[in-house]
Amino acid sequence: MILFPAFSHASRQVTLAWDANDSKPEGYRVFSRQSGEAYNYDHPIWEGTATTCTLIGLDDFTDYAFVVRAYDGNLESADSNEVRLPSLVAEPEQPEATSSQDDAEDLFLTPVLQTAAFSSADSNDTHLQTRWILTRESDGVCIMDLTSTSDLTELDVPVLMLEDNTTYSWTVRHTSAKGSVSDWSTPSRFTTGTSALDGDGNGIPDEQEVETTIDLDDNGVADAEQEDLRCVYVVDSAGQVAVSAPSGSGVSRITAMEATDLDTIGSVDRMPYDLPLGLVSFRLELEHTGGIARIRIYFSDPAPQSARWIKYDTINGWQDYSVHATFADDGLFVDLEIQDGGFGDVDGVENGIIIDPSGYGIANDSEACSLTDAQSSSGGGGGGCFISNTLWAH
Ligand SMILES: [Ca+2]
Ligand SMILES: [Ca+2]
Ligand SMILES: [Ca+2]
Repeated sequence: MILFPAFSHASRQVTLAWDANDSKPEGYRVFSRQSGEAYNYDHPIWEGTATTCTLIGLDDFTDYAFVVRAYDGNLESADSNEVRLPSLVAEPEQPEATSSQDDAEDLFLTPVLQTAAFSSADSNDTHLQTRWILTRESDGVCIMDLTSTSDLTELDVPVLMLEDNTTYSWTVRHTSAKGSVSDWSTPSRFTTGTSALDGDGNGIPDEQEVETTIDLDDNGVADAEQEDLRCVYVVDSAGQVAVSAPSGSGVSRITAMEATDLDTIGSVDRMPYDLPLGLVSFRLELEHTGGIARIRIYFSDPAPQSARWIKYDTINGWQDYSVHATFADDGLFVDLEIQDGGFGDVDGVENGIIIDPSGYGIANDSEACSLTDAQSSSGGGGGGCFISNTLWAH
């Protein structure tokens, strides 16, 4: 017996048809199951003498399968071939930006972007991930393109992603666990203000700038006066860290650098590493979009043998980046490779800009793994034990 999937989808009903048995039986029975379940042969969903039936009232978002059997008295045939009626796919509702700073002026440089909760006509579907895109309005350059499975309705824009006095627009879309994708939200926009921390506008917070006596790269030129190097005092320490991007590094300009105040990191008390010189963030403009920056970071205090190169940002949390880092034997510098839109670049997009927050860290022997359960308190922060880049893809 051959069962034909003569589906008609109007208001989720299905018409099945099958060829008649050679010797006319007493009748036919149709059985259904949902995906993952077995047939219950005690309960046909249809029984009759016709060789076609129409089943109504089926759920839009359930997978069904059907077989038919002929019967005569107590005798019942084997199953026909099975035909399937796949679930309809519900597109999640278009997300809506709900950030309080929508259309704001003079905005802080690390705003929090927020959207309404995931919503779908399919009540069995759930929110898998959100893609966040932020664009500089003056030239349409995409500044950030992140897809996150943890920052679903709220995203802390990482430090140094945004510049002073610049208008940005941003949009999001939701992807469901069943793989359907919403429309993009209506773009929302805001304008950043002037940073009070960098009065002279050289890209370094004024209180972190170093005197002309500092020469971490030992080239006889004051670091504060070098074009291809930026140097800062780290917060709460007499130490300094410098980023060097000489010609041949793939970098055309270091546009900003700042040391992070570790107290501003929500999960700081559960940091898996000691960070003797804290974390520094920098923004590089590259010679080629999508290129690799080969830079050197100098330290006033040498990194010990056991040091790892550690990154932290609000999207990915703590990451060990040592695979792209080579420490000097004396521990006074580390060579790093970072790819625009690839490894090590927080903005997630090939746009000629690299944003990197990192520092050397020494594992504190305990608790590296106790963070996972508590990290969510940091408001959209990543955190957890060394989540790698697999948390988000782009
Ligand atoms: Ca400054
Ligand atoms: Ca120097
Ligand atoms: Ca980039």
